[in-house]
Amino acid sequence: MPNGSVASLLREYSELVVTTGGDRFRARNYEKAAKAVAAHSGDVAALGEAALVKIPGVGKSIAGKITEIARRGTFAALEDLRAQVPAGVLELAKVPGLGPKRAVQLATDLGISDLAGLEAAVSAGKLRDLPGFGAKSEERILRGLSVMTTDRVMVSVARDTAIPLVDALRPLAGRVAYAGSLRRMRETIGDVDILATASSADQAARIMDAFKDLAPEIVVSGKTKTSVRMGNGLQVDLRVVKPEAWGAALQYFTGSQAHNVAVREIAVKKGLKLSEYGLFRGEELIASETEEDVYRALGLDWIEPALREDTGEVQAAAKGEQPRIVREKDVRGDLHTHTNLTDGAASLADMIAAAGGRGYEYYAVTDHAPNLTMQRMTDEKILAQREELRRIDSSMHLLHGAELNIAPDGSVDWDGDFLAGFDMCVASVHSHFDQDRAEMTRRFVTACENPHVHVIGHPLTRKIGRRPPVDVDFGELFAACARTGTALEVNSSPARLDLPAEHIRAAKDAGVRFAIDTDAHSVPDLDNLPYGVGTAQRGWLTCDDVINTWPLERLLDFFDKS
Ligand code: DGT
Ligand code: CA
Ligand code: CA
Ligand code: ZN
Repeated sequence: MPNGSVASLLREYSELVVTTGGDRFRARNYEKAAKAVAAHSGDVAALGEAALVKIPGVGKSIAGKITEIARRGTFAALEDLRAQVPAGVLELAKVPGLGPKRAVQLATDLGISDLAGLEAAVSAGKLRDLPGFGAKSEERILRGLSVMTTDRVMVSVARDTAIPLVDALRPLAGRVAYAGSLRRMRETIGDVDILATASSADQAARIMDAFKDLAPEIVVSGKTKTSVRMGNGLQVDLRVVKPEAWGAALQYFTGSQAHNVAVREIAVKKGLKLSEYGLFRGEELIASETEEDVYRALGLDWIEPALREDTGEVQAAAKGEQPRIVREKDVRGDLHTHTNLTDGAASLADMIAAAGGRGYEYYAVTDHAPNLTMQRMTDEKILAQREELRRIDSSMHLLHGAELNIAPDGSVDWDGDFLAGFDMCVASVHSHFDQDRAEMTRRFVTACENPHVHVIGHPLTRKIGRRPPVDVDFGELFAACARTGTALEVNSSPARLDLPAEHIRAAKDAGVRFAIDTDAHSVPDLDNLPYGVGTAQRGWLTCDDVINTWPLERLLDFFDKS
C-alpha cells in the first residue's frame, strides 16, 4: 500500500475523532503522523514497529495502526468511528462555515449526505428552522459552498499527473510538452492539454497507443486527438501534430482563449490568418515551427506563458516592453519554513540540509509562535532551536525566525524585546477570519507597523476550494505594506497560492515588495516553489519586486525597518 493511502486513513481517523467530539490532541497527533507518513521516503507499509516509531510523530500506538493497515488495509479504531458517523458527514464538515457538529446535525435531522443535498436544502429554506441555524448561517454555508471547487483541480494535482505522461511519451515523440492552463500556471486546472509531434502516421499511432495504455479510462480516441480520464478523475487531452506545426499548435493550445483572440486580431490587421496550424497569408505559410517564429512574424516578442491572459501582455510585447518576470532560478532562499518543533514533519537539520541541496544562499526557519496553542511552542523551545541553528554548519546563511500570529487587534505573540532576538519574522492570520473589513484592515495595518514583522504570511488566508479569503481593504493594506517596508508573501503551497495572482499586480503598483515562500512543513514541500513563482509571474513580478531574489546584504537591509 502506498504511503499516500496509509496517510489518508490516518487523516480520516483524525477527522472522525474531531467530528465525534473526541480528544483534539489525539486528532492532532494522527494528523501530524499522516503528514509524516506521506512525506516519508520509503514504503511505510513494509516497516516493522521499531522502524515506524523512528518516523517523527509516530509513536507505538500509531505504529500499531500502520502495521494493522499493512495487514488488513484498514484498522479497527477507524472502522468503529466510521460506524458512529452518518454517511457524508466528513464531506459536509469540510464546507467552510459549517463544521463537524452541525454536519452531523444536518445528516441526522435532514438526511443530507452530500454537497448537492446541502445546497438543495439551503435553497429550499430547510435549514432556517433547525435549532442553531438561521438566515446568517444559510448565507455563510452558501458562501462556503461557492468556494469549494468541484470540477477543477489544484495546479499541483494537474502537474503531478501531466509530468509522468509527458516523460513517458518523450522517447516516442519528436517534441512533447503540456500546454493549456497548466503551462500558464493558473491556480486551478480544468483539464490537462498535452501536445506531441510525429513525422509520420505510424509514429502518431504509436504515441496514441502508448498514451491510451497509460490511462485507466479512454474518453474519446482519434488519429490526432485522444482524451482520457486518469485515476484521480482528471481529463487529459493529447494532440499529435506535424513537427513543422509545433509552434503554432503550442501557441494555440497554451491559450488563454482571451490571449489568442488578442493575438489573432493583430494577425488580421496585418492581413494574415492565425490558427493552430500556422500563420498564413492566403495559402502561404509564414510561420509555425516555433512559438518565437509565430510571435516574431506578428511583430511581437515571445510572450511568457504565465502572462498570456490578455491583460496588457500583447501590447507590451509589441513595444518590446514585456517585463523580465521572476524565474525559479532567481530565488536565492526561502523565508517561511517549519520543522517538527511545531507542525512540520522533518527536523531542523534535515530541512536545512535539503534546502542547502537546492543551492539556496540563505534560508529562514520560522516555526509557529505560542499563541497558536495547538503547536505548544514556548520561549524555551524557540530559544533552544536558535542555539541549535547557530551551531549548524551550512553553506547557506541561516536566519532564525518565527511565524507570528496576528491577533484580532493586530498584536503578535511576543513583545519587542523578545522579537528583537529574531533575524526576521513572518506574521500571519490564523484565527478570527470573520472580522469585518474595517477591523481586519486595522488588524493588518497594526501588524505592518510592528518593526519586527517583515513578511505578512499567506495574507488572505484563503484555501483554494476550502476557505474563502478574509475581507480586507486592499488599498489600505497595500499602502501600509509599502509605507512600512513590510513584504507580502506569495505562498507557494498549491492549496493556498496566497497572495493570489489577481491581487499581486495592484499591490506591486502600490509599491509593495513580496517574498515567494514555500511555507514548507516537510522536505518535499520545498519543491512547491514553482507554484509560488508561477503565481508571482502571473502577477507580473520582477526580481526587483521579490526580496528573496535579492543578495543577502540587500535583504538584511530590508529587514531593518527602522
Ligand atoms: P482549463 O482547462 O479550463 O483549465 O483551461 P485551458 O486554458 O487549458 O482551456 P482548454 O483546455 O479548454 O483549452 C486549451 C487552450 O486551447 C485554451 O487555453 C485556448 C485554446 N482554445 C481552446 N478552445 C478555443 C477556442 O474556442 N478559441 C480559441 N481562440 N482558443 C481555444
Ligand atoms: Ca486545459
Ligand atoms: Ca482541454
Ligand atoms: Zn501560517
